[in-house]
Amino acid sequence: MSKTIIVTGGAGFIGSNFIFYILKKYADYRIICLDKLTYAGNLSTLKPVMDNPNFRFVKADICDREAVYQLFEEEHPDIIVNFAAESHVDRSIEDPGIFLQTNIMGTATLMDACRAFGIERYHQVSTDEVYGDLPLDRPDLFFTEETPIHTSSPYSSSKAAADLLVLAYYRTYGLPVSISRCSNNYGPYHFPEKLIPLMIANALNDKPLPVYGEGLNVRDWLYVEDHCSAIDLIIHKGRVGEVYNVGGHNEMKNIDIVKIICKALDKPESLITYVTDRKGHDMRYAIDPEKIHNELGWLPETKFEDGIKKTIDWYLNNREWWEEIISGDYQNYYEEMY
Ligand code: NAD
Ligand code: TDX
Repeated sequence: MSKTIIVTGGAGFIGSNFIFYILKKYADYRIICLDKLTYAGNLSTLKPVMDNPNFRFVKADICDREAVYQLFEEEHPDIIVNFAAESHVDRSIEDPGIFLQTNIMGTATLMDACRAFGIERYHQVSTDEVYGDLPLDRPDLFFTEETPIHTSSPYSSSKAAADLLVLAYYRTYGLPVSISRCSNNYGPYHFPEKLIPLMIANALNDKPLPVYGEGLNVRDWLYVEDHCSAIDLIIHKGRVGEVYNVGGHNEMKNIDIVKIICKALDKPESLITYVTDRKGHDMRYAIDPEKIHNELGWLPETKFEDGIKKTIDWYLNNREWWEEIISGDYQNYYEEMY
């Protein structure tokens, strides 16, 4: 049956990949991308679907109640998938305010529209960072959906606040919600401020590769398409009011990722530069994905060695996409950061 989905933040990394995934899989679905086009949003990313008659792009802020309500009135969406967020931990440490505004107030505004107009499902795209971190010397520990919320950064705190609001709207108003908490994604269209694309872009330009602290922090990497397939399952078959952790048991130290990128691009490891550590830097993230596996049959399909190869090839073949980004305002950000 045909459905109309509003995808917020669809001009960013994961949202755009989700739009491509859904339009390819469901020929009769209509997708409306609502995006403010912040520094992290790029219309050129959506070029492959701009002429698709089942796709519409609307430039608006999820905090703008009037614009959001008008869109609901025009489109009568069945499902909302909220990717829109300020997403970079380092930026949240420098300036938390916009994180609270977009990530918390924006989520509330979208859910108020859902209450006012009625929807089949509101899905919140959240993160494993809401659980805080795990120690390196306890490889037996993983985040489950029951792990207490215990955030470290202004970013993760704003995402956790949004998650709590989503669950409050379920309990208080009976809004049909779901939440996914995913580990670190990688893949095409990843904004070059984040570890993997930053290291690829710098290596290709023979620039230093800035590793925070000793590079021993561990992240649990998932290829972006596998995250998209998990959200697809949750919005169609997941239980309302539930949280689903998403991850592929692929833990890696930052330094090992950087060395893999050097090797793949035939660049010397002497480019690696150890820089001042991130404040409050989370040590290890590790997701237990048993619930989504047992309930919905989800499993990741992409092995890390294949995913990283596809990702590096994409950055090699799409230089104009990231070169344009790193040539603009991003330069100022980079110079201040590193
Ligand atoms: P991104 O920064 O690449 O993209 C964010 C998008 O949201 C951009 O297109 C931006 O223009 C848009 N946006 C920002 N503020 C907005 C506003 N006020 N109104 C409308 N649009 C706005 O982020 P991403 O990495 O694609 O992450 C998407 C979501 O997934 C976020 O909610 C993030 O917390 C979550 N998440 C990300 C990861 C990851 O590894 N990247 C992992 C788990 C969860
Ligand atoms: O230059 C760098 N050097 C470095 O050592 C950068 C940008 C990062 N790092 C380290 C910090 C982290 O330990 O690499 C690791 C990954 O960093 P990020 O790419 O900034 O990701 P992270 O902080 O783990 O958060 C990401 O995953 C969870 C996303 O940005 C979040 O939006 C998501 O919720």
